[in-house]
Amino acid sequence: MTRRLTIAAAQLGPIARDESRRDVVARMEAMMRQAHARGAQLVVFPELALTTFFPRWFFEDQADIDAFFERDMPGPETQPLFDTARELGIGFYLGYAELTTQNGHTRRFNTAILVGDDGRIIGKYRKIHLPGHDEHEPWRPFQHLEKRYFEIGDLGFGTWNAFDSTLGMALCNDRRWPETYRMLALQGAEIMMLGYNTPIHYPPIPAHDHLQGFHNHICMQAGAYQNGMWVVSVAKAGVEEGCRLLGQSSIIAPTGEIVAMTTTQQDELLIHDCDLDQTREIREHIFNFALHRQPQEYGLITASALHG
Ligand code: CDT
Repeated sequence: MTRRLTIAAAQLGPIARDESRRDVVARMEAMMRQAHARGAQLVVFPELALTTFFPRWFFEDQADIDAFFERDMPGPETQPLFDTARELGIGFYLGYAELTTQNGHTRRFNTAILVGDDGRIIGKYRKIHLPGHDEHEPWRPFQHLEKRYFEIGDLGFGTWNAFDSTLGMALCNDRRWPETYRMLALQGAEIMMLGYNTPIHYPPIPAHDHLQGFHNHICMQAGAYQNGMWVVSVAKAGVEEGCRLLGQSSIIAPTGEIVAMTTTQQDELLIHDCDLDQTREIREHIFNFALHRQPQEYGLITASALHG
């Protein structure tokens, strides 16, 4: 008998700056209920899913930035998601801005958690590839200040055994880097869950704007195939505070084929019954790591100095 997991990609439409977490959580909760009614066991939400994508603005006052962060997870406003998960017996992945204090230091991360069907947090990932810039660049029509507002994640690329599978998490820009998929696949991940906020307009190279959809899928389809894993990628989509965000959330099979893709820029669910053993068609053959990988030849990939 094959192992299967029914997964939902819960794309969110735009979130306005003044939209309350309570309202956003209500939208997400409704999607969890629909996903459950359609047989899903695990729901994947976007990156920074609880608020508008705030790195598009330069804020001078730290309090204005911190207003977008969660100090507790679950906190009073997010608790309903955990309660609904437990009530329905459904898991979820959630991206959010995390503010934490470690040894007296305040730290801020772009974070994703995996919550089990009992409503408990199973795993946490802190985004490693932070895109954008760290200083205000007024020439841009909007900012991308992830490098200013977040630290590089300090938890590495983890995997978790849950839902009768091995699951890995990543966030947005991580999907453009082949190392992300390989780090997860080397630890046996059968599914990579990833939320994203991708502006269509790329101010440094606007000539690439029309390629956003292509670049989104080319890297994930390649990552899925070259590592024999399912990829569930979930957008915050649509025109948010004047900035158009890419939709095209998708579920991608280990063959690299897109098996489901959203067609709107709104809250939209994709559901797919994933055959977890399909990963073996790739991993035991064309990309059998034990047989065919030659890591002794790949040293430059992990050397920090650039050559050439
Ligand atoms: N959120 C995120 O990582 N967005 C980036 C935008 C790249 S341009 C600064 C992405 O890779 O989609």
